[in-house]
Amino acid sequence: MNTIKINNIVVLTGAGISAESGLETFRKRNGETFWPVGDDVFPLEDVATAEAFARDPELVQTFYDQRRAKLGTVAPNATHRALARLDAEWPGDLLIVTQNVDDLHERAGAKRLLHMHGELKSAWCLGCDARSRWEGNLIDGPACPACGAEGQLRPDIVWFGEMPYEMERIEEALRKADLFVSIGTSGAVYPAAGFVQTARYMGARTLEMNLEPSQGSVFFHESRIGRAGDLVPVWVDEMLKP
Ligand code: BV8
Repeated sequence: MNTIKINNIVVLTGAGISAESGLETFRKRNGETFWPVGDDVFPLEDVATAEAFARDPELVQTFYDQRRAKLGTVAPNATHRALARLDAEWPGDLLIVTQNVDDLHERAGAKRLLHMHGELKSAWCLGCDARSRWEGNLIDGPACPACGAEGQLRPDIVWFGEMPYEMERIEEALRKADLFVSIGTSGAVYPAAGFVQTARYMGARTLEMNLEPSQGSVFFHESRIGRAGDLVPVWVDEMLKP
């Protein structure tokens, strides 16, 4: 990294950092997107939109129930642990903005974290709008812990066409950032894919670490290509060395 004084850091993470824990990513090298439900795969329009949920709630609930259940079989990896160490030891501002809906950052100990696309372990009641921590399945239409209504709980996931969470907090952090780091994301989904441009426009240094150049690679001052599990612990050591 160059010699500017770095106080405020924003880190954006994507599915690539959970791949080494055994969770599927969404886009393969050829750009093909697939969203697995059981032995089938579906286009994202069939499982990750409000229209899909209205059209086939069982398919969509099954898609998320299966992913929620899988969380109990996977563990945080070296990238999650390195980012949690940075979170614990970085003296300046730090915000980890994850596009991921898994709970691996938290389980590694990250605190200064937000899930802009929601979380598998949260349920949203369409009756009372309450969000409740959720572990099990939603397919059977369980009662809302807040209002008791049955069959009203949807996954608390931001679907395509829905507004991501905490955009004001994210934009404030990007404005203040001295360094923006993007890890394990294809740069295919907005508004997350545009954060690098905002940060750079506001004067931040920008670094991407990814298995392959992301779609927004041209906007990064520096790209480190490889496995996050190899690159991120090295980068955190660089940042924390006295
Ligand atoms: C919104 C929840 C407006 C679901 C997700 C045309 C042009 C531009 C934009 C649009 C457009 N048409 C529509 C839009 C907007 C749309 C969008 O961007 N569409 C794309 C497809 C073009 N965006 C939206 O709809 C967003 N909302 O715009 O709202 C609005 C305004 C006002 C009021 C109301 C609404 C909402 C987007 C959120 C959608 N939900 N997730 C779920 O998870 O089930 S997004 C989905 O893609 C995933 O959550 C994931 O987080 C996200 C991005 O994917 P990545 O994380 O990057 O994963 P991917 O597989 O793509 O890439 C992994 C990368 O890791 C790869 O590069 C790979 O090489 C790398 N990798 C793999 N292994 C490793 C690795 N790297 C390092 N180490 C490894 N080991």
